[in-house]
Amino acid sequence: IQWTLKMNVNERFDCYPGPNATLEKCQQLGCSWEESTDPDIPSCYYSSSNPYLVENIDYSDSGIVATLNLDDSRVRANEAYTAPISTLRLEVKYHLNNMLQFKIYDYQNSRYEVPVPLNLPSSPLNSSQERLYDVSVQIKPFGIQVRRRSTGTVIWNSALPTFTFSDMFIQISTRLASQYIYGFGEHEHPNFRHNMSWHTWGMFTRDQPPTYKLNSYGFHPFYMGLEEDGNAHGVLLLNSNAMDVTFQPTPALTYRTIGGILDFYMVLGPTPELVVQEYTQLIGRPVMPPYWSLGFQLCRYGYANDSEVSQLVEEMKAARIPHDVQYVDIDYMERNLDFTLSPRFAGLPDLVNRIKADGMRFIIILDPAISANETNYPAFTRGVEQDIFVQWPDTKEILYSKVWSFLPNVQINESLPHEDQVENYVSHCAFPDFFRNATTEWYKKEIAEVYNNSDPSKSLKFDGLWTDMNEPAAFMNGAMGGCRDDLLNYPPYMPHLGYRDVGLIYKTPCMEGLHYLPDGTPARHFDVHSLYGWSQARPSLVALQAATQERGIIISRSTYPSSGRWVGHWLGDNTAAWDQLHKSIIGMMEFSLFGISYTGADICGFFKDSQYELCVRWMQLGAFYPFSRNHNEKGTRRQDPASWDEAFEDMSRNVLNIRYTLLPYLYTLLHDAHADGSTVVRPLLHEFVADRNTWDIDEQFLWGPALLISPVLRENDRSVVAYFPDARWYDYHTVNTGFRKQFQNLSAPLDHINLHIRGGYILPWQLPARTTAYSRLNAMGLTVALDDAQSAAGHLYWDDGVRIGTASPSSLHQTLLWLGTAKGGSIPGDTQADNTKPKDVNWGEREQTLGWKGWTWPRPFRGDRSELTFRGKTEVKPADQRYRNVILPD
Ligand code: MIG
Repeated sequence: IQWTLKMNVNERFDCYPGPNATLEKCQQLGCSWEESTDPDIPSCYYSSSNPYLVENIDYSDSGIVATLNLDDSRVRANEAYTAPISTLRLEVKYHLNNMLQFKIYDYQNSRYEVPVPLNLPSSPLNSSQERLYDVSVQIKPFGIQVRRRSTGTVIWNSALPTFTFSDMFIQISTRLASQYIYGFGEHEHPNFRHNMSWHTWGMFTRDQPPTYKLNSYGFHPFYMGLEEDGNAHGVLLLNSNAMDVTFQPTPALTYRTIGGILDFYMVLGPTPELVVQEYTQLIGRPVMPPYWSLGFQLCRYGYANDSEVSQLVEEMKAARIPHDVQYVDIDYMERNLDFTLSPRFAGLPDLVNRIKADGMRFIIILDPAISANETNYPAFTRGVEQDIFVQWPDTKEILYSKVWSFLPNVQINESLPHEDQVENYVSHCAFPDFFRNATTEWYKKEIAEVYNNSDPSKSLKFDGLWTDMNEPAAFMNGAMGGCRDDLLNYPPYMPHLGYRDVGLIYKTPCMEGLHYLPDGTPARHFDVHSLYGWSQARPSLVALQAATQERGIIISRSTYPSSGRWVGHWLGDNTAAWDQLHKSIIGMMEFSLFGISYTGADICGFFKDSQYELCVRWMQLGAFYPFSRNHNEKGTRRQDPASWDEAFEDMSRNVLNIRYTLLPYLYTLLHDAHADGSTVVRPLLHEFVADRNTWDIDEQFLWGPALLISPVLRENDRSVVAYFPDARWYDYHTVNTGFRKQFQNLSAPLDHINLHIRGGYILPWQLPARTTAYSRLNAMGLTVALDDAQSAAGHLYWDDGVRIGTASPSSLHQTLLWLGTAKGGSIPGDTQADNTKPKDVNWGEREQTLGWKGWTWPRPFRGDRSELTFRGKTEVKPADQRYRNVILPD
């Protein structure tokens, strides 16, 4: 009977993932064809099981080892794309009770493996008592199943027809535990939760402004899945080759990568927060940013000269708007050459010194590519001497492309088409190969010379570096003289990356470009392309810290798993458009999953002229980005907060004052992320996973566990619909409480952002000032928000904000502070003095603010921990005016 033969379309796995499938092409692949009306549903699908069989399987307490053999008689055309690998090894390792690895590779001929170090225990588990998972292998056809022990839920099941392992086409699918999947990047996703209805997302780093379905700057093959009961797990595919992933409503997921091996790591949570903590334990915890980098920042592309920057700083100061960090974009360089200073910015070193003396900080941009067309350009000549540039594989000559730096002595006619400008004005440039140790040394020296120029009037005392264009980006496709290896540049399977006719070299150098890994192993750009920004991350931080002797901050455009150890990330070239506010929240939530906590988008939009109301709402939202910077494109109108009108200034100042008031809380969250891997920008589902309403919420977010931010995201809206999970919520502005477990329509006049504090938490605060250098001298206090049981808890991390390494709990030797219970607990005592004995804390002005006297350290403090936690009931009296902002039980 006909209908029993018909396969549910959701069970179809695409056998022809390229464009323009036809019946004929499908039949050549040995697959089934049934024209589907919906173009997203594959018409050509696998109708036979995968051709790999398992042999020699060995189960032990610490994992599984097996051999996979390809049944040659069953090789399908997809395997035949490029050399099928007929014998593979499967290794499953139970590394931790909450983390396992499964790896499928060619053990006879070694293939490229991702050189990103992971934090793996030296030996896997050998007792299975506490393991959160069980793994089984299906023999024929091959498949792996991972089951959560406590519930029996299958969270991975790859016994599916797609499995394929050829030289340049590796494919594996899994059934998923639910329709609730988050992550993968970097893309502009319309929602935090993935749409499972047949969507494919490509990954390959590219200078691609956020655009639906196109792969942008970073590469994050990581997702978090929620199971139907709210348990959560995370999966990393440690592979860096160009790939795509397809979701289908089965629910299932298919990975297709064109190189490397399959090396999966799975963490079992079981909560979403634990997933991130376990994932960042594996890939490394986020970097600890300096305190000042939590201040408000201003930048734009197209400052004409240093006086324009100086005037902007003065205007911000006159408007009394917090402004901690000022930037310069590539304009400051001579013809966009790294490590040089344009004559138009001759006054910049002095300006930087002046604003720093006034408590501000300064960040400069650097692009990776180095011009090769100069007569006297030490950065290039020393780079050549030290052999640091990406090469051609055969001749070992430097591979040149073009990006940004202009030739000497050319008259630039900006009205020429872009291609002609590139042709006529742009220099050849070389790409530093940041994998090599020599390159780090070179970078340190070049950066140090900018900081300490032999001519002091040229020393630029920057505090942070903004590393752009490190996908790496080029202004042409491939290299000067053209690329030579068609197989690599136009691979047989081209993942869904857009610009497929151009191949992989769209706006980037040739794939045959040669790198050397730190151990000397050669690596093709084809394999390590998406690691370029990652490889630059550590050298950049090392060079910055060596020059400045301070912690500093790196903001990088391109990232890969574990980049967060060294850098923060801005979401790239967005647009001054309303949808971008929502997209920025989704982007930050995703980077929270990726272990990069210092994130934000260009406030008020990069491309296009911003508009008044849009920019107001964006300043309000952006005041709650961990990385809070207003930045825009050359040629667009001014959009800094001092550029509109007095009302705009008032609104900006007010919301930034709230940010600055809460910086001790934000700083503590960033420290928690650094120390424990918790999230800073936290999706509601991370705190309230038992409440399924939260699983789809991405227009609101939390700072840590306790501050709920419900911004207006639409033009003309004067109210916002916000969801309140089951907790006591206090309006930050009025202290009113009441909303609970409901969607609520909140009033949101133009000068207002809705913020709510969650009962049960204590938020440390400090009176705001124009910069953090001044706010850090102000009175501090606590906002105590009681829960239903009349209790609250919190903690504070505090240090000098700039010292290198302070944030590592084991090397703690500086100022420290604490929080106490309201009942016989402790009180903040920040001191460099002897912390080894219990003592009374002289809290000075702060004591007055708090009105809490006579508290002592709760126990001898040995100085080996950076923070103390407090828990207990408060005895705050309702009418006591000495408590600013202390929130009381109703
Ligand atoms: O080709 O440095 O994303 O923030 O202003 C564009 C100029 C280069 C891209 C960055 C943007 C920056 C711009 N850069």
